[in-house]
Amino acid sequence: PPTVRLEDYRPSDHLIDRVELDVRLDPHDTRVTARLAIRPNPAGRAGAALVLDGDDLRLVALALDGEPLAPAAFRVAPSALTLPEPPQRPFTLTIETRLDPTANTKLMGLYRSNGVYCTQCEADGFRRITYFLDRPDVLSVYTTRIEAEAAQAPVLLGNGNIIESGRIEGTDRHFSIWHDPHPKPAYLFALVGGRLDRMTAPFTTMEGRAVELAVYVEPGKAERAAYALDAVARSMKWDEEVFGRAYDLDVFNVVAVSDFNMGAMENKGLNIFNDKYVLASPETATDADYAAIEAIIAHEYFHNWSGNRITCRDWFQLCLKEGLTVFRDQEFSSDMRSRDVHRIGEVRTLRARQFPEDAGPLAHPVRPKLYAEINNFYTATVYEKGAEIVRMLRTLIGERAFRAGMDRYFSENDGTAATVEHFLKAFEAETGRDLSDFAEWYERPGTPRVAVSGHYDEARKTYRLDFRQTRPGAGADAPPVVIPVRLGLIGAEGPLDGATSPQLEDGVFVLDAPEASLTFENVPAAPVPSLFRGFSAPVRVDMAMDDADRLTLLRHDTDGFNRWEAAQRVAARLMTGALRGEATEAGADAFAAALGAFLDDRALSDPAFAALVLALPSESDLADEIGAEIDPDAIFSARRALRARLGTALSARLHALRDALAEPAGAPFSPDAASAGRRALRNAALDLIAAADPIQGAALAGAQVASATNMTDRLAGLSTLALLPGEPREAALAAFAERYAHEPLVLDKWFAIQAMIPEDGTVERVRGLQAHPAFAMTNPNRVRSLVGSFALANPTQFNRADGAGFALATETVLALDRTNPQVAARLMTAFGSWRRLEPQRRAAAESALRRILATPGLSRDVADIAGRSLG
Ligand code: HT7
Ligand code: ZN
Repeated sequence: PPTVRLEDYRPSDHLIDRVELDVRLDPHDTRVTARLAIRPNPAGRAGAALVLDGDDLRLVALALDGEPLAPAAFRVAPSALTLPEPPQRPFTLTIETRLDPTANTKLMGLYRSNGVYCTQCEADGFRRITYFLDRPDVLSVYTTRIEAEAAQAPVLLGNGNIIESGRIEGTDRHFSIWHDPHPKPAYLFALVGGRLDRMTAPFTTMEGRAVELAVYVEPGKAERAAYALDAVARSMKWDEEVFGRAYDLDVFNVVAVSDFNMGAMENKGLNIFNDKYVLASPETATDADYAAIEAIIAHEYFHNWSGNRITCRDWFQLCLKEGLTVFRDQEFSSDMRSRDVHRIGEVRTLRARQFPEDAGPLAHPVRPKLYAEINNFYTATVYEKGAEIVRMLRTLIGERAFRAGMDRYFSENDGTAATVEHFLKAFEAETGRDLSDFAEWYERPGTPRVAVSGHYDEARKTYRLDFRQTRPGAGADAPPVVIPVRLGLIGAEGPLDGATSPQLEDGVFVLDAPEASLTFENVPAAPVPSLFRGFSAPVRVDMAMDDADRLTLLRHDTDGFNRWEAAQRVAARLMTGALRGEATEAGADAFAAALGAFLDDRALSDPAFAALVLALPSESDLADEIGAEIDPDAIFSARRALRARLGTALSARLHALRDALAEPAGAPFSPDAASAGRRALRNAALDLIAAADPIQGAALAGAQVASATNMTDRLAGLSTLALLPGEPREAALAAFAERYAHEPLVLDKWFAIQAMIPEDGTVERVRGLQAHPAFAMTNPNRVRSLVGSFALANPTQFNRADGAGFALATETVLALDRTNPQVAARLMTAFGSWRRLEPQRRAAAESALRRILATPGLSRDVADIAGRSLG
């Protein structure tokens, strides 16, 4: 496929100032008339042809300044409309196209989801609606008239504010007209038409604007929109208070649809969501679902400034809106919940998704330099590592300068399509610092490694830390990156507050050379360093430290992230040690004792944090740490053995905690962070109890599934039971399916739990479930919950040595590619770490990838991932 390169960027030869769209909705014959006010771009090439993008379009009529265009004056294909010699002055082009939204299974452009008309235009879906300059640096003011049969689509929504609506005399149709005064790129265009219920709330901005907030959902489910609606209001308020950003239209609409390629979309004034991230009730949603809804509602709302008011010049700058907006939603969630707990969650996600991506064949810079298919670059690297870069910037310059720089960025670039350079320039102007070295974080792939060694000088009472950074995967000529190391020293009895170093500013040491040292004075005894507090940089740290020192950190560190990290490191060392055949029993018992003391101390005062400490590093964390010749079965066994040993050693405490944290009978459900934390710890305790004693675990889990009053506890019980083969598990699964037969989002959980069972029969079980009446290849949530969970969250079965897991994923990818290439390509990322497997599995994965790549008629999306995975 043709490759697009950042270095080839040039401004568009034409601009489109105004777009008037008339969309007459029909299930199979929708007509779109676009009146485009076009002019030559003074920054483009004079006299250039006008080439409008299209994708699978059928042209019905074409006129220039109101006159039909002679056939010789244009060329048309489904993928482009060309005027070789357009007027060298402003002109109006009127284009009529004809679409079949019902046949649109790619879910890009205009499509129908459960009968609801909706659109998805990022990154390049608008060209499936009309011919256009479908690039993010062409900004236009849109007026949209939407027309439909009134009974079929009583609700009609567009971007901006509604200016007119009414019936069409003598017909069964009606219309509404929407005007969005804010110039925007085509990828932010949206419309919705359908039968929907809504929940609304008023909001007054800090500028005094009265805004109506509304969340639209499937009929009969309006009360399940309450949490999302409240999250919208909290997001608006937070962005005013923390970033000084106010909303800028009279309405803010959120629409939930059930067929959606990703999580949600930030269309101007009309966010469209996967209903999984809107609908919530205690009976159907877990605490994790509530937290995800809050975060994604916030994320899409925050795009109104970081993405919409200031958009991206080109798709290479995607991190400019996505990394920044992830950072903003992370900060919001941290303020709404526990900051330490949230930070640990962010880092777990980064390590689970971004670190392996950065170490594998799909690695790319946060700002990629080239792409064949942009939809494959909505990655953990662009989003999560992109957010870490913004976070490091704040750590380096301090909170006040960061806020001032953000204000400057927003005000200097408002209404434009910007680049990463514009972003950094705002902070350079504010601080007087040169950030060109820092900008290196955007340029090359790979997770930096920092090796650290500590040296205590008893006579001088000094402690020196030597740092050495390397950049695996970044290329031999890669310069060092600027790494903020937030750190402190801990003694046997607690923090060594008297120890100081002139090289530290606000507790941060800046490592900006390949090697550097930092010396503390006034250190009374050999300390334990607490490094990279709060995970101050997205790096891997190599420091030889014995378990006893790490357990000192678990006990005494003032940094919550590093207390958790200490326990994770000890657990990881015990498991990797066992994999190497080392005797780890004594170490495991010492670890259990330290965990016991920790639980006695803190479990009841901070149960959410305690639940995270009890959750051992995942199988994929361990695989990532081991890095080569991976045997997922061996990892699974080592992890299960440590869970069982800890469960046995802590048994009495775990039972006591479950009792102490039990909800009083009849207590109303609340999704708040404190209540969720109590449920998390009870369920973490259940997991360890069951690992140690499967019979008792099955009894407890079965009882919990039967008696739970909310989905968090019911699902946690079922997940524990799912690990314990036998009749009780199958009976509980059957009862669950029956109870939730009419709740698609809950059935997704049922599919996922079964797909993640780490047993030999799972491949056959998943194949059977693909034939279940509730499963549909046309629904991305169903595919992700069944096959996605299998491929991405069941390491032993996906990576089966006989290749049966790869075969299942391959067949699904190939079948799905015919209807929805974007989702098929995402599923393929499960193969991202294939080169790190042991030889037999590696060979099986490679032949699956080759089979995919050799399939005729492959989409660009899947061919790109398969090609790069093998490349
Ligand atoms: N900006 C959006 C990313 C996106 C997307 C969403 C739904 C379907 C297809 C999509 N392609 C790209 C979502 C976000 O990051 O906020
Ligand atoms: Zn986003």
